[in-house]
Amino acid sequence: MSVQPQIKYLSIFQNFKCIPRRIGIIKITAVCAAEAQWLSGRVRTGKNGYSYKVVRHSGGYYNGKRACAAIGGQIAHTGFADKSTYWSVMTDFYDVEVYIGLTDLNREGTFVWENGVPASRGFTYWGWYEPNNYGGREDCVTVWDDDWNDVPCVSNRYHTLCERAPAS
Ligand code: MFU
Ligand code: CA
Repeated sequence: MSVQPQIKYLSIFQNFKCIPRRIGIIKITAVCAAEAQWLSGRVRTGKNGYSYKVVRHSGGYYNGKRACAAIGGQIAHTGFADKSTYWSVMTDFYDVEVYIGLTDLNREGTFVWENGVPASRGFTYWGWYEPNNYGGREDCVTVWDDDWNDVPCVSNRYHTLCERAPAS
């Protein structure tokens, strides 16, 4: 199957808030289930139309990315380029420390967003003395309250903030 029809169905489901119905293609059911999961629970939409949701999981950053994909999103990054979206969204997730899609896994000390854009090119909100690569093993980033901190990528302490682009 080509990619195009799936994108079309996805936007249909977004428009109809994914009213479950049989179309006869298994993929469609999966998209519908992901849509329902995204909409359930606490979702916050920023001024730029990107929406945000926390997934709770163990095992660190890579599990977080998988958990975001499983509910039809991706780890938070693109929408955070917009400072006002960042502030409006994060105030609603103050109770949990979450990974975001920012790492220096490729080159120590150079933090790059999931989409390849270096953090130094835009809005950042590092905590006091962060990033510090504490213990020489902190290549991922979490947000708690609103400060950014580099932390280990493998840890059971943190959950993940997922993001979804505006429905087109
Ligand atoms: C700070 C943070 C580290 C870690 C440590 C316990 O370093 O930068 O990421 O959380 O505290 C002193
Ligand atoms: Ca740190």
